[in-house]
Amino acid sequence: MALTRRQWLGGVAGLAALGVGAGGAARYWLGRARPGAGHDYVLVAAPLAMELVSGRLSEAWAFGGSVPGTELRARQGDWLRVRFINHLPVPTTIHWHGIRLPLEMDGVPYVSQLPVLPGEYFDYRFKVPDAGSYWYHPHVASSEQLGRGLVGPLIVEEREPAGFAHEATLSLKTWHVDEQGAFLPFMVAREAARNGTLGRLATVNGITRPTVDLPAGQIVRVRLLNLDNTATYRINLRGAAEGRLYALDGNPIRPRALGQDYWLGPGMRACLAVKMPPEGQEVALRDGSMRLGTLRAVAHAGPAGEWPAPLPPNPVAEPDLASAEVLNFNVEWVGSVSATGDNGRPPSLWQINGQAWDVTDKTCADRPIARLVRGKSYIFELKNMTQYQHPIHLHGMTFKVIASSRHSIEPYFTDTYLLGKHERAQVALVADNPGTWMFHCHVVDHMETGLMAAIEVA
Ligand SMILES: [Cu+2]
Repeated sequence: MALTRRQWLGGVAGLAALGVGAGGAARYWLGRARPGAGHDYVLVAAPLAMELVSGRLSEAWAFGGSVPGTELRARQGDWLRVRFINHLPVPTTIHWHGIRLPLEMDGVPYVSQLPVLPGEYFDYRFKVPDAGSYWYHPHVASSEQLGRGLVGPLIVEEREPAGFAHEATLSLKTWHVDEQGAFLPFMVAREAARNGTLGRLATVNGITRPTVDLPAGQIVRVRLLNLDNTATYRINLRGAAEGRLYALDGNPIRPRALGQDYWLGPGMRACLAVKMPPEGQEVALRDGSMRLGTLRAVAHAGPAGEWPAPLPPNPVAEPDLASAEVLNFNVEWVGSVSATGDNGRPPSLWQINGQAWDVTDKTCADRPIARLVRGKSYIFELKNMTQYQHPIHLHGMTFKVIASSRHSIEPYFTDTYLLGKHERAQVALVADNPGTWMFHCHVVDHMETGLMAAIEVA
């Protein structure tokens, strides 16, 4: 029995639990207890004419009338309730990157929900267990939808103030536009088979090389979010400022100097504390040797800032490495550029353990690449058999990076690990969230040409 969209919407909008038909549809979970009525946010996705190139308008798509989208904020442990309204000409969803939430709020089409059609709405309601910097984006036709601007920050504040008096969110994104501001192809097969298709125009908060005013002499929490489809930024500061990393991808670390370059892959975030220089001085925020933007120190009354204590850990279960089962995941390149897609289907270029995901096949999630027993600990042995790097992201759960063939690792929790070329890495987790979870590369071209799989926890 196929579930019609009307029935689906009725089940979500009404309070009645709806029995769902056979087959894959059993994954659609309905009728959970709801928190109080109302929303914290009404978020509309709609076309937006944006001036990315001076004097030209680009036909972007935006959440809440801006790119990046509305900055959503919630307090750790609280509910976040977002009524999402689709005013785009295409179906879409919202995925909440890095948030540990129930499957039916995860925004993956045909796995956790049906796509939200033009003119329809969907109520996303979930608790946010972990403080940190997160983000949201569709999980449908991702190269175009993220490429046109459907990305936004989601900030979960610590339960108690973390000791930062000042903060700024800087969302990094490149745009696939030409000199006239017209969109270029978001995915080119020969690029998808390599690093991914890069945008040409780099922006911070939607602006090319902006100047951001920050208080002189103060320590500012700078939340850097890589919301790009493809680019890995090699983050560094130039100027009389000191930068320390306090959290990676939402999870606290023992604070350490930013150092030469921090590699921030697609989907990844860094919480950087920056000690601003005296008034009038500037600091360049750079990607390698390229300036992304300028941090300008402006007058601020009051004593100089002190470095805050480390951020409190999030309540993520500690994997038991002694009893953990080891699972191997081999990332391979299989395609050739001639394997271009037909019938509107993207080419198949990448796979995990010999299986390529097909974004046009709604049944892929019925064939999980691994079945995990709820409550058990696992070590994922990630092996990159390619000469390209892949930011490997898992939905629904946070994992702990414990070892790498390329770097010395001080173990830390994250949702995305940038797996370097030919690298082997070990990450561990407790399989504590039941559901069918996407496990994929966050280079969107790679994900859409095979580098995605489902992991079941039951
Ligand atoms: Cu990849």
